[in-house]
Amino acid sequence: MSASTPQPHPSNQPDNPVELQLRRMTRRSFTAGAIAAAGGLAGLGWLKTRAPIDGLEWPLRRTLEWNERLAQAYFRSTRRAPSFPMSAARTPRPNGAVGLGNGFDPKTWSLRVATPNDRRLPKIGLDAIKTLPRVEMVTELKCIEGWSERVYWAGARLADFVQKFRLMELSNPFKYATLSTPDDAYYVGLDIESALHAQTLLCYEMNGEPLTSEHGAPLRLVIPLKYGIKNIKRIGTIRFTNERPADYCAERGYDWYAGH
Ligand SMILES: Nc1nc2c(c(=O)[nH]1)N[C@H]1C(S)=C(S)[C@@H](COP(=O)(O)O)O[C@H]1N2
Ligand SMILES: [Mo]
Repeated sequence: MSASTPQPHPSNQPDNPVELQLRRMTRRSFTAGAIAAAGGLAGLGWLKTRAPIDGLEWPLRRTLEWNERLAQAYFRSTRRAPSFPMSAARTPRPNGAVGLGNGFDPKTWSLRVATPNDRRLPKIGLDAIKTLPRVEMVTELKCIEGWSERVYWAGARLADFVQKFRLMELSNPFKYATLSTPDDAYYVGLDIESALHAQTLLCYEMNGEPLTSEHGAPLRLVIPLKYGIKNIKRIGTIRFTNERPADYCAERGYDWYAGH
């Protein structure tokens, strides 16, 4: 895994609308983080709302606060994968279909979320995910087999998802996230810093269109700091855990972190 900063790219200039948008959002997030840190989060309205998600009450949480370590990972993680102008976006070849078998109905799909303490798995529909701030970016999908493609993605930050549905506790943050296909055939493990990185998206659109099945409809992960193998298609379940999770490709000899 390389810790070097990505080379500056011409597209990272302020005239690139996607980059500008990303910067605006990052600035807003930072401001929210600074306010939260100063006010101990007490005044933030979203902490008080506890709307049922798709008819299910969210399980009670002991602590509702966004913790310091997570805030640090989320707000101060400055390393960014390069982004590119819209004109660079192409459709990548569909690659890897583990966990994308038949007998899957996107209409009845919902995302299941679990933490080690949960007695049940709440289900979250695509509509709820689309209410989170929409993030668009053109980043490179880099396959370990040696090809790469620049793709225009749209989705919600996994960090915003975690924050909105209060999946972490102040006193006891999780160290890892693990995502798997509905049939559990493909699964990826992520360190929590990478999972909460500002460019890590729960993605529902590719190049301006809803995801196709072969690219992971209805929801896939896009994590441009990692190789393609971590960009799991057709997410069924997200779990948060303190044990380093199993990873389909790591079990087949690839680096567990798979950063580049
Ligand atoms: N469910 C699932 N997700 C997956 C894979 C897979 O086999 N199954 N392959 C991965 C690999 S190796 C790559 S390079 C990317 C390719 O994404 P694409 O098919 O949208 O181009 O998906 C990743 N996500
Ligand atoms: Mo890949």
